Amino acid sequence: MAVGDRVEIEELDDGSCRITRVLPRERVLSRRAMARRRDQIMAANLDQLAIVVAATRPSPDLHMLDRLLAVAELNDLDPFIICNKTDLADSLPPELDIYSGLGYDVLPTSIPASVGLSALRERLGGRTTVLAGASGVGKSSLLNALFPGLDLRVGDVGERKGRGRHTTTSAQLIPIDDETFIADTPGIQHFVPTGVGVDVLGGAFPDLRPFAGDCRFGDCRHRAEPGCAVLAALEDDLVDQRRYESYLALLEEAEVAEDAARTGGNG
Ligand SMILES: Nc1nc2c(ncn2[C@@H]2O[C@H](COP(=O)(O)OP(=O)(O)O)[C@@H](O)[C@H]2O)c(=O)[nH]1
Ligand SMILES: [Mg+2]
Ligand SMILES: [Zn+2]
Repeated sequence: MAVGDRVEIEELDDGSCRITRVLPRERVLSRRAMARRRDQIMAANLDQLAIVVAATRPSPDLHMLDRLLAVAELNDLDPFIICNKTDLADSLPPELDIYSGLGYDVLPTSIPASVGLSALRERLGGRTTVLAGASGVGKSSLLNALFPGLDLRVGDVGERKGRGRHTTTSAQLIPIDDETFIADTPGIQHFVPTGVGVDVLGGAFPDLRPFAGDCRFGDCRHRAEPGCAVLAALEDDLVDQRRYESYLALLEEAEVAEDAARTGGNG
């Protein structure tokens, strides 16, 4: 079973309950567990991925953002970006412009200035949302501000890990109301996008996708292949170099994971 699974239960004579059936999963978040050489389902029946960055302190980790967006695309989760701590900056970081241009919603928030909080509450209502982002961007603070009573532990930026700090290691579902859940899946920012052949990783990047269809080879990985339309677009500045580098980094990780899965037979 995975966090978020829907089940049928049967009440027993002593008043306790027994799970009789796990209902089919709709959208799952899986990661490749290399040691076990198979995908591990982290959470099921998810709707959307909310990726939190801070306007500053810390400045946005764009590679992490690209990875999380790709994970969302491949797992069929609707992603959007929350830019928190807008009270600490004069404007949204310009490097986020490319994401709004790609069609991803960027929602500015600030807890002390009370910006965007009701819009965010509305966006989360009635859905199961995976909340992801670097440490210190304000994920716990946002949930506490939106849903008083949750009382999640808030840490200071730069606080050392593992010194009596609450560190969750397995996925959990935080119930907000009967229809609203927040899935906490630690480590999601390190997920290697899997569950598909690595040659479709380009499809998880909406800026590469329009060109990928024109490559000479159907299984082009857009690295050095002859007739690669993505490389041609890069040459013509039609694709952002940094986004392409994020793609390449993920491609390499996915290839390593795939090789490990293929060569390991006794795990
Ligand atoms: N100025 C400012 N600080 C914030 C905001 N949101 C969170 N913080 C601070 O950022 C730090 C990290 O917050 P936390 O919720 O623990 O981040 P998490 O690691 O993503 O859960 C704490 O010191 C918060 O008080 C905000 O909107 N503005
Ligand atoms: Mg936290
Ligand atoms: Zn190509």
